[in-house]
Amino acid sequence: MSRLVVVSNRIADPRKAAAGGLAVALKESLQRTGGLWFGWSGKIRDAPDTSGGQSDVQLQASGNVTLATIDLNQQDYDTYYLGYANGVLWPVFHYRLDLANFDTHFATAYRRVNQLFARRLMALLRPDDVIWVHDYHLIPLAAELRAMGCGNRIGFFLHIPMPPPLIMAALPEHEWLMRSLFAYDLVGLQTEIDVTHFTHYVESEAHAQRVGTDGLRAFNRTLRIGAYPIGIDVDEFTALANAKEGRDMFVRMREEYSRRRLLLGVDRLDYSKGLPQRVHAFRELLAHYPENHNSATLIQIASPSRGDVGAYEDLRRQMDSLCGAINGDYGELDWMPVRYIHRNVARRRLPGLYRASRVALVTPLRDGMNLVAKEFIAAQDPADPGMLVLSRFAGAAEQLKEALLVNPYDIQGTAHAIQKALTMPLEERVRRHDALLRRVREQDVHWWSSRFLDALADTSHGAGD
Ligand code: GDG
Repeated sequence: MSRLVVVSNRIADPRKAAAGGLAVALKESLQRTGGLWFGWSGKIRDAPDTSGGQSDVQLQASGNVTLATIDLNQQDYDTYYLGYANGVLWPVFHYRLDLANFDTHFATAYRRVNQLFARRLMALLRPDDVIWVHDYHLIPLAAELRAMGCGNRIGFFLHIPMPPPLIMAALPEHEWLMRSLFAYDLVGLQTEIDVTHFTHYVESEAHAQRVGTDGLRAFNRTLRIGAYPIGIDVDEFTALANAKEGRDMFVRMREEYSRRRLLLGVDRLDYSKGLPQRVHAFRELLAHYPENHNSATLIQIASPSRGDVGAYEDLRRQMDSLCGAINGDYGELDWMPVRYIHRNVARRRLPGLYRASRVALVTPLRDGMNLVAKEFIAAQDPADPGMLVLSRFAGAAEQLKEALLVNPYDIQGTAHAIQKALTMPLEERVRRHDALLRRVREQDVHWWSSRFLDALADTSHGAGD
């Protein structure tokens, strides 16, 4: 059986509890065959690399899995990571051309770091390894590996959305980037809409031909493409909910807010998550449905993220001011409408918080999938579940149709949906939750990884050359 090699910008030590569902799922796949997980260590080191080889790769064993990491220097961090990955690809793929900084130095650095990854990884590869590359930081990795003679089976999964062709075409390097995806044998996207966007792009820009049900031929190569919606590890999450800290958190929140109805948002502080629009919608709820005064309380956790990118600092200021204004205008001595927490909350405390909430607000302007939506469903009491208000622009909306779907740009419409969620009869909540939980369970993270790896094993490898 082939060894699995996972490559991602950052790696998570699967032994650590805080690692989360993705690390747990990948660990399981990696352990099945023994494996290697390769990525950036998260450290910045400016000492010149004089080894010329792979002595700057740090290897660490975790059972039959090897964790292999490299450090980045400050310039690479600034230009590859902050510059191109998070200052160009992230905004463009989330349809935010206005926030992209198309500096050509960033694209050059992006390519250079992908070449560095490829060189270091190449030295660790065995001929029959199956390689699974993750996310937008590493789109050209397979092309770089191929250029070095790598003939292994290589799959790619994009965690963020694939934008429509004309948005993609605004990216100065779009042709090179999309061509380099054809060095993979299988490309997995989150949703059917993403697959449609990719297919339309390569048909219109590269005259791609469809091959069979899921093949596309262009640039003299054939790849397979499909929607592989990522799920969560429901059992791991339920275990967290039932562990002591999970239960304590639930009891504490229920006591603290016994007279209130809790609404909850849990997001990285990111402009794709629609946080200002959500606060506006909550304000609209208070303005239009005064019965919520002294009662509805929004807890918004916004964990700090990418503070080194300018757009994130602007968002932080905007959120501080919107939350302050709502509390100033509507708050009472014994009621704060919004509790805004700009800090990371320990993962083991999240399930209790989800379970104590009557409504979850998952209202991104654009999101690849959104795992918070699925975690919220998994954490509910099936006999008295909370209700999910979900943006139709989250990838999760394709699977979670029984949630209350909203357009987050429509502030009044969202406020109305929140009110509907707050007042929904028990019977309807149970019925909707039942269907949602069944799907979150069936299509969990193990389903996702085995579907992808089975499809990758099934590709007629090499036929595209
Ligand atoms: C990308 C794509 C796609 C959040 N705040 C805290 C915290 N979290 C955890 C959540 C959840 C995870 O982080 C966030 O996952 P999302 O899926 O919501 O969003 P991204 O981080 O943007 O992830 C996304 C995902 O990749 C997977 O493919 O779904 O579309 O953008 O697990 O619980 N965890 C802790 N403290 C916090 O304050 N511990």
